[in-house]
Amino acid sequence: MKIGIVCYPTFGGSGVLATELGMALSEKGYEVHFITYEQPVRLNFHPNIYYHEVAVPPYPLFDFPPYETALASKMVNVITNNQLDLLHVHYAIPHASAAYFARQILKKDGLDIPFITTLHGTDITLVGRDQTYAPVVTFSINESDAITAVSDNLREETFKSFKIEKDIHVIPNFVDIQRFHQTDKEHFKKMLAPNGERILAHVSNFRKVKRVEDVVRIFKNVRDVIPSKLLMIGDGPDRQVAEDLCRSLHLDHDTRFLGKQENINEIFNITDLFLLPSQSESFGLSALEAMACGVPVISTNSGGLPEVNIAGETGFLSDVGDVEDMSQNAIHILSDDDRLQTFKAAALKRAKKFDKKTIIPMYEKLYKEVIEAYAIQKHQVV
Ligand code: GMT
Repeated sequence: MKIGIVCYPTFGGSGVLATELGMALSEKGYEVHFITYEQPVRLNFHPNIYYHEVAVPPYPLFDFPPYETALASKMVNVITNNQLDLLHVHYAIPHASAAYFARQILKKDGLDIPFITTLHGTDITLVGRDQTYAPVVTFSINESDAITAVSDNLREETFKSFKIEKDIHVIPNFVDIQRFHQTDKEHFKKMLAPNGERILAHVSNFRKVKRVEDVVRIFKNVRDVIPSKLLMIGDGPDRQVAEDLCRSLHLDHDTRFLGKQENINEIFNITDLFLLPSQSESFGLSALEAMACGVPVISTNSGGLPEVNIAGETGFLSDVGDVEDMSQNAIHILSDDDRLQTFKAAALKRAKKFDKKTIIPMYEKLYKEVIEAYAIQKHQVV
């Protein structure tokens, strides 16, 4: 089967998930064509993987370069030249409408193929439901040959916010347990926490929705009672805000801003606790990846997080903004070695339920069903 994957190539969860999916499919013998504006960050070489770059040449008239038009044209080009069987777009805006556009163009030449849209989060909960985009998002989701959402919560939110006329399949995000497994990195841990301090970590794109200031305030409360260090991984608009807050709270000597990191699993292998105090989170892929390395999670109870992080077992969940509660929960886990080990073991056990070996076949099944249904529908129309 030949599949086109369209995603954001950045460190964001939707791009990471799409890239991991494409790589896993290529290992299973599928031919996978990535169509993005940059090489996806986690994309490794594999003989079955192809990368097609979407260029948007500048033109003096374009204050806003028409990326969606360039993307749809690239889709037409790649589908035609490589006889793809299916297009799978991740994050609705603007990928679903570009896919619809490409499919309409191809139909004229009798070359049409189905497309699947995977909804990831803010394409529904924040940006998508804004009236700036809502009509196009609603139309292009409905025109998709199948729709998937990464959690039950996101599925419900989609039905609440848009007039959706077909079913939405929930296919949860996954993790490669083999790659994110626990390995002994004691020497590395000693370099960052030379006196046996606990290590807390946060990974995100430092957008408002991640509430990175809450991360810093939770850390402050923890460090007041337990010697500890904080690793801040990623980059984005609120990074400076977080750095400034660390400085004003005199935490700068115990906090490291590591920027964007590719081998996140190595960092998780020296981490004792993961902090994710998001305003909204449809799933929380970074939390799952931490759990796969045996790291418990302190998170909010927003969106799909309760589907991943189990209260009192793999970590704790608090109301958005309840820094006190999150701090007390963090201290509870970190203050006792045995308790920490119990939470670590439970986090790993829970992550195994989302192993890629279990989840990828769900996508494969959907691909086959969509291609078959599309062929029957086409035959009937002819
Ligand atoms: O929706 C976004 O904010 C972007 C997206 C991304 O590319 O980072 O994140 C979403 O998709 C991830 C992968 O499915 C989920 O794990 C994140 O929870 C989700 N982010 C939000 O809902 C804020």
